[in-house]
Amino acid sequence: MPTANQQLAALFAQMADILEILESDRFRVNAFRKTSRVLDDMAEDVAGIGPDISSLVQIDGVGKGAAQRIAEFLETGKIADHTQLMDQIPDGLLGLLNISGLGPKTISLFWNQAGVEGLDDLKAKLETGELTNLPGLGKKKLENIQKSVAFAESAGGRVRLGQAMPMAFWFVGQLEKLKQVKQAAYAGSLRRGRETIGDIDVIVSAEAKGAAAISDAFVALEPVTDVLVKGATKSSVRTRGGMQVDLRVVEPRQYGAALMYFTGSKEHNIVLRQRAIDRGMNLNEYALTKGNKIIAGQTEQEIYQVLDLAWIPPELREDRGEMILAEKNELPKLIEIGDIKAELHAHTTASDGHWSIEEYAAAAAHRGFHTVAVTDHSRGQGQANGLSSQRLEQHIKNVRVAAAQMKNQITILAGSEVDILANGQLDYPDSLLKELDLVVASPHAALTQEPKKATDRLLKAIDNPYVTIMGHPTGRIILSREGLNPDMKQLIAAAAQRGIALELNANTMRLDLRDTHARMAIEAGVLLSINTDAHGPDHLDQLVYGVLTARRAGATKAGVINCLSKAALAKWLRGTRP
Ligand code: DGT
Ligand code: CA
Ligand code: CA
Ligand code: ZN
Repeated sequence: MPTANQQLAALFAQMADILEILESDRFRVNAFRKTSRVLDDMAEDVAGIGPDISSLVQIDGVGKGAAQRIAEFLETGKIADHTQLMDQIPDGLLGLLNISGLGPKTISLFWNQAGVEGLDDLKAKLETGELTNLPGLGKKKLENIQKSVAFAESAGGRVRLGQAMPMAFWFVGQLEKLKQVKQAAYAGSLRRGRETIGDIDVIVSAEAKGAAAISDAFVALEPVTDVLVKGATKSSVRTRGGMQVDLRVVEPRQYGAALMYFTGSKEHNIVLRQRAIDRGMNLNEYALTKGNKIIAGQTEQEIYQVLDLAWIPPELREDRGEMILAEKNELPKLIEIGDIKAELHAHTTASDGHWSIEEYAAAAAHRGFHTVAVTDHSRGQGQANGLSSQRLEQHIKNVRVAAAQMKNQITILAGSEVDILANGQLDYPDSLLKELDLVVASPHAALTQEPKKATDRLLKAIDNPYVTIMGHPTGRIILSREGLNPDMKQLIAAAAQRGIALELNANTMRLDLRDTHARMAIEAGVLLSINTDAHGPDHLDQLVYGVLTARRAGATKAGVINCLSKAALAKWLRGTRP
């Protein structure tokens, strides 16, 4: 279950969206958005503060009205204003907000002027051309919306890794508390770290006589709204957020076999099963057997061992060559989250971040990082308060001052996330880029460009001598925006030749490079840079998704610049520049 802060942040953001769809005044909308952001960024748990208005108004950025609503939520689990706002718009409208290119203003227009009440209406009216004459909506924009709708539809009920993970942790934590439960873990695509998750699979071990009590407790957990299946060993529920959670209860001696089977992937399982058959054995979700005899089943390790394989990390279980490596005991030692010692892409209040240079640096130092780079947006990113050349000059000075003050805690580098314009030019002149310690060059606009143009655009950016990292190369948003489709082989070859790193943006919305592209980069000897693109304190936690994705690509510590020592990183950065 998300924390109270997260739940409240979501409620306030949703109230802001609804108010905007209802064309309420801008100040009100902004006030709700601000409260949402404050809650999202807050390190302290509001539930710990409790429903006391006088304490809640002490929180920086929380006014009396917000404090009352927060208190109401902490007491009742609901906000009456929220319910009342929800009643004022058709149910289907909010779902449209997930579609790339559709904001509250456009949705309001569709609803008020064309009677669109949800996805089906929108699709139908896009087909018939009924939306073409609405004010402020060009043909191109409508075409893009149509593409985004098709893309969102193809996702088919999946959620992002970062949405499923906190929920899965919560369920596992609750099950572990039951006295009958001996072991509990999540399996499935989540354990393999896939970027999207269809459903959450949880495996617990218990003596057979305890199984019924476990499924009783499971289906009664607070977020469960529908029980799809309920049996002693196999149950399935749907949560309030619409996610499906499958539970398997097995005996301790079967736990490894069950965990292995339900971790998958299906393709990996099929190869394993064949391997067992080749050895005159049988492998299923309960055990590895020979005739009537159980050979292994309690742990994954022993099953792999009997099959003459090293234990394979779940992220590699996709039948992408892992079996051969495990057979030769040549699996890579995959990167771990603790190996990351630097954050090289983050935003501060100078552009669209919610923290100062010092707050960012202190949070990173607290995590044990030795280096951070401040990389605010460049001038073309007007909506993100991008820095003009002049403002960047001043910002560099501010970074130098903070760096001097904090030099005993952490190294602070002056950088920029420079926009790669549609034609491949960078958003600042070289004379200014030269003053920076590092340049993350990323595409932000014109993300529907055709592949050939996108390739040329990104290749041109790689050619710039001051670029150190190419940031989120495709600009995709998972389940929402397809982004660019450049020729990755060419990009990777160019990055290898120039000696720059390609980013694996860790944000669960992006994961860009994706796993397969990161794997291609590693195979070509290109270094990765795993960054959270943090805009505030919470965002550093996204690192786990980037690391999981890197592990799926087979990344080791040696292949990721964020794992270099302080001196080695500084040297590497200097080496990329003229
Ligand atoms: P998802 O939920 O769509 O993100 O993907 P998974 O991989 O979590 O798939 P799910 O939940 O349908 O099943 C969990 C695991 O159970 C899957 O990774 C492998 C195993 N499994 C499911 N069905 C089969 C099957 O028909 N054959 C084999 N060998 N394994 C299966
Ligand atoms: Ca699953
Ligand atoms: Ca499942
Ligand atoms: Zn950024």
